[in-house]
Amino acid sequence: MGKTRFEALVFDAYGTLFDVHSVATQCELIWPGKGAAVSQLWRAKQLEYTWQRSLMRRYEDFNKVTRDSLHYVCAAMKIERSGQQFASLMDEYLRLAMFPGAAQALRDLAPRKLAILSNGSPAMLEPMIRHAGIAGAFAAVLSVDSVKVYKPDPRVYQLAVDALGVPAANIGFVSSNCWDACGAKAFGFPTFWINRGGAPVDGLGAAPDFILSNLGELPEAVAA
Ligand code: LAC
Repeated sequence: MGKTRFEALVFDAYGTLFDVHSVATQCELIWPGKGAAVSQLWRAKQLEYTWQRSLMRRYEDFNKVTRDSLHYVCAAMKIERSGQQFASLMDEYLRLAMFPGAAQALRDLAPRKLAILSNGSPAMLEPMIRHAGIAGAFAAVLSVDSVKVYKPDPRVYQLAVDALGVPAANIGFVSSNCWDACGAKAFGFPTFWINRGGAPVDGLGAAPDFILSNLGELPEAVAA
């Protein structure tokens, strides 16, 4: 029953399969004592800019948004950085670490159709996925760049239905970003929220169907 219900699984990338805060190590080397704070504010601003640009209808790709948010962090925290340090941090985004157990979960979920659906631009996603050695796991790597609007706009989630040729009801959407899981649920996907930090559910009127504490629990939840 589980096998037919979830014909395909679609994963968020940043924060779900890949740890955006793996940049904190490099941040800490550049700004001792401030690495975690820089990383937290960088991610928060990056997401804000995606939502704000979508509302403004001023889409720029995720590389630009990620750069602009790092510029903001340096200004807000009044931290000095050389051009070379800035470039090295942007490069970190192309080789983010995968969460422990993520690669194994992908292997356990095959032979279902697996895909990534991300805010990331193809030029950011492709090297990161290649670096992690998981390119072969996916039937599709989909980027919001083809619709020029960010999650949680429903046009983004529609990309997965169109690309996979599977009805929304048979696609399990997996994200550790609760607002993304809520957006996917509002669109019509059964959703799995990977709630690693034990956070409360966002009050967006569309709660995730399944709440797991890590990706290792996903294969069993999908098969149940
Ligand atoms: C992504 C953001 C939501 O990968 O983390 O789409």
